[in-house]
Amino acid sequence: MIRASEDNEYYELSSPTILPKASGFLWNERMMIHMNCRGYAVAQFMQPEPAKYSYAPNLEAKTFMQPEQPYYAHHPGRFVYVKDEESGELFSAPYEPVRMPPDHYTFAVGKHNIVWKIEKSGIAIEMTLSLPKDEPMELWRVKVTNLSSAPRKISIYPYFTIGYMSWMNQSGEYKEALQGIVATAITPYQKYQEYDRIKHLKDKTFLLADHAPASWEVNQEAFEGEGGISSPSALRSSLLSRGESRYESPVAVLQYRLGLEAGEEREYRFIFGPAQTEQEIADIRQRMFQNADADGEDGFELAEREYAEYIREGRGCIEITTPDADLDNLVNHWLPRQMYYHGQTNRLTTDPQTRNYLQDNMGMSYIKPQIARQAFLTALSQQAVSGAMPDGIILHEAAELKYINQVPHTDHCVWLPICLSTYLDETDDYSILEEVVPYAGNEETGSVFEHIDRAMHWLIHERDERGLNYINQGDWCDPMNMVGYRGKGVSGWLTIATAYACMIWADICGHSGRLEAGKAFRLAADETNAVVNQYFWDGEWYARGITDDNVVFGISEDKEGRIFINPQGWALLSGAADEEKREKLMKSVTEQLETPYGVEKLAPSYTAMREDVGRVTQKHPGTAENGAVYNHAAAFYIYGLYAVGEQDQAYRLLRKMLPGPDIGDIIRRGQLPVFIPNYYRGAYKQFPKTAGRSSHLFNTGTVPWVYRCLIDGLFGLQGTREGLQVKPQLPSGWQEVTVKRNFRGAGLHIKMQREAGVTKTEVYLDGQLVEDGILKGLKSGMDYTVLVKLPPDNA
Ligand code: CEZ
Repeated sequence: MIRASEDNEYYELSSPTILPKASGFLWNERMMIHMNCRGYAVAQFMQPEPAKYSYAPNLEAKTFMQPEQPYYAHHPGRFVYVKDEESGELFSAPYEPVRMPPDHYTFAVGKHNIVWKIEKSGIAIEMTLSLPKDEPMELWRVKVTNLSSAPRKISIYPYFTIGYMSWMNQSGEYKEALQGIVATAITPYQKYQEYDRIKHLKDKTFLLADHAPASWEVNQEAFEGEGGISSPSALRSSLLSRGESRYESPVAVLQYRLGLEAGEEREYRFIFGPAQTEQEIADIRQRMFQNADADGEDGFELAEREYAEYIREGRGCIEITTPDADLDNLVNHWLPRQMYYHGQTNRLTTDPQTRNYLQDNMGMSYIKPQIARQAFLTALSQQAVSGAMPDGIILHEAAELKYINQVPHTDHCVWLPICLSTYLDETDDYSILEEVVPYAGNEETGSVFEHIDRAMHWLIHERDERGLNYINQGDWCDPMNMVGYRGKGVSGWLTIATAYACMIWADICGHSGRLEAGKAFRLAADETNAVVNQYFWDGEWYARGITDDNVVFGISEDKEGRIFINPQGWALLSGAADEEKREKLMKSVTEQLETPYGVEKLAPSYTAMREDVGRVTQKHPGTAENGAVYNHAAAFYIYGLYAVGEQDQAYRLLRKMLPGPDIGDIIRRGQLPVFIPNYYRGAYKQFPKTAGRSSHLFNTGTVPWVYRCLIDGLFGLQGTREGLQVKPQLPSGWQEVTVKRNFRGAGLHIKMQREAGVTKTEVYLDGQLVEDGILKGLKSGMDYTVLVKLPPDNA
């Protein structure tokens, strides 16, 4: 029912009802579309702020992408109604809005397209969605086949939601010259100062067809009539009535009447998207449908091909074969794709949150390090001379800081050395540290070294008399907004994270000859770890923070929010936890936070507002930061486990990020394993029925951390100044794995195997034993064979 295709290029689902929210997403340089298996779609394009061209039926609030979006009958969608002209029988592909159970159904999520194959009463409909690589528009193919042994007379009606475009002005009509439907609106505004911006927007939505339709309908209400969207009245007539929309919600429906011989097949192509002018639409039509090159390939086909190529460029740097086929599938196909999406689109914002921007580019270091490099420099050029990093990085001159970026958070500096270290490991491009970058709103400039020194000093100084880091209105946890808004509250996690950041920075300084600086930052890390243990250790685990009123929270006395994952994971990383504390905190995490779906972010989930903690306690228990299995936080913890050599625990939790392998688990999560969602519902003990359910939100900082867990942890193939350090941490029970690792241009074909008699890891490069396990002198463009011998399981 749910499986990877044979070539692993697709993930397939064979029922529209067992996983009703199963989805896939496509993106390009200008847009993103999230399609669910039943035909509903959420699409956005950038101009430069995110905008819609296929709208909901009522005015939508503008906000960032949300978890667990509900679907409803009139949700924007892409459907094909099919009517048998002789019997009057009606169904729709892929499933909505008619909801007739198909005879056969496949929803196949691919990397560069999404395909549905539906069969009903002898008619097959195949729908394929792809995108061009840099224009905001959807490319659709609809193939109709008569599977029956007799000729058939049918009508098909491709249906594209346009929806409620604007309360100021909206209309739509079929344009003969364009062979398509064009709807026009004015984005609502009130201040005359906005007119200059509004007038340049792509306020038209178009649907172009490569075949002339027999008829059409542009008026949503007229189309539905009394029958409603599941049985539209308009489909009872032999021809649609060629209606238009005049300040009425537009819809784009076309009708094709087909007489199909037995076995006959026809294909139709459509382009759906936003435009500013009719001329622009005419040009698109010309370019995509009319201009074929010498090989007969037109713009549409070229665009599909270029898009496939664009997606292929997002390959990761490892390809694995392990005893866990599902992990292989995720790592070889979907995980790098999801990282690439983040690095390439910045989650479709013009002002990404600083920590998100830095972590997304940490991921990009594995795929397109040049883009990551530029991003780090962009971020640093917006740093204040004080060393403070802003809430949000402005990526476009017209961009403004929005939503959460208007709330002051204190953690942004922490991410600089951490994310940069991955870039350095991967590329060894230490020259970035010498780049001279300006400070925000100031004449002053400084090298990247100086910038990050200042960031670290800022963290070390934004502390109370005890040496604990202020939280202000939030740290990594955005909605933890009332712990320290009065200026006194401190963050346990941030203090620990500061120790870790100082340590990482100390290492980088050490590796670039700044030995004194390295020593100083290491000392700062040690001192920080000491105060962490003095003020936050609660006996069995670390507390989360101390409020403005000096109340320690995230401790055993709390009934709710008793234990938080982040201070535990980061204490493994920073070295705050000695062996005894490590054992204790890991035991506490296993007992109190671990569920079949991963580790929860906190437990028990808050069921009522705690005014000295904030908004996080008001989120529904078990969702998002209030005790979901928040994968980003879970990934930090797993990374921490690898850092201290807890490979079996680490793998157990890593595996839980993936739906499956059994069908029951996939159904409960409700998601195909083609991306890692930002969370699975938690509050496992409080609300067991909903626990495990996916948020379906694929915007998440989780992915680069999972990749780091694989590179630095599980497979132990991390870059260093000297070369590639081979130090695997395979889970017990794995006898053999192979990894193809691309590293600084070299191709490494690595085999890791357990062998009787081996007592410690042995690394052979092209047959030669490498004593310290660091592969040196690798040359770009060359291929190498690496054999890694590991002790047997119970050695
Ligand atoms: O956004 C993420 C942020 O993008 O939440 C993480 C944070 O580290 C990321 O930078 C943890 O708080 O405002 C809210 O309450 C939202 O919950 C956002 O914090 C959250 C959403 O998942 C957005 O995707």
